[in-house]
Amino acid sequence: MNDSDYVFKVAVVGDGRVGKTSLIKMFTHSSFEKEYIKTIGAQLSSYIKEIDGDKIKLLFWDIAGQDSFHFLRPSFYNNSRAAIIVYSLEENKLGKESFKHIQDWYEEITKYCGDLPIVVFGNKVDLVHEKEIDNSVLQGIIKENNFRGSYLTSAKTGNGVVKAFNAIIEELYVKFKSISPEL
Ligand code: G3D
Ligand code: MG
Repeated sequence: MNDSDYVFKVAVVGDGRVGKTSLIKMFTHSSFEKEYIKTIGAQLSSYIKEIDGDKIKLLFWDIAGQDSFHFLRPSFYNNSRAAIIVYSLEENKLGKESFKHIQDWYEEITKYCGDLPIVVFGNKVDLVHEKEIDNSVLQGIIKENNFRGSYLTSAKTGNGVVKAFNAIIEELYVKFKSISPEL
């Protein structure tokens, strides 16, 4: 029997080393209930949150990112209700490449999942001066792809992490509560 009123699977994607695993760890505070699913190349972390007396279980699927796992991506994405694309704000190759690849991740998500809410996390904000971030290109991508929003996060300091995750959880809760209010 399911002990939660809602269960939402959230796919967390983005290039390797942008901080996906660190972000999930920071938000869920947990090392327990975590499972590495070797065949798919994904790590699964669960988190329970209560909103208005409803118990919501989040299942964060954290992609390992290796190309060799590409053929198993359908299993990774299957039944996702939302997706988070993470890139790094670092001013180096990883920062530039991971930003450029937002579009590729977006295309992969829509290929396997169709239309679902997607948000973008610009991580490692602790490594840059927030005021110097040029948001214009990102805003263009957000508009073009109909992303639900973008957030600046740091899995190191915790800055912005709770706010960013909660935004997507609340969106899912409102969406599914309106579909099945009797739950
Ligand atoms: P991934 O799961 O996307 O591959 P990880 O990324 O969570 O494994 O993080 C990759 C590296 O970046 C790790 O470094 C981690 O500590 C660091 N990192 C993650 N998030 C942040 C952040 O917000 N700020 C800073 N400064 N570093 C971050 P190590 O050296 O520990 O492997
Ligand atoms: Mg990882």
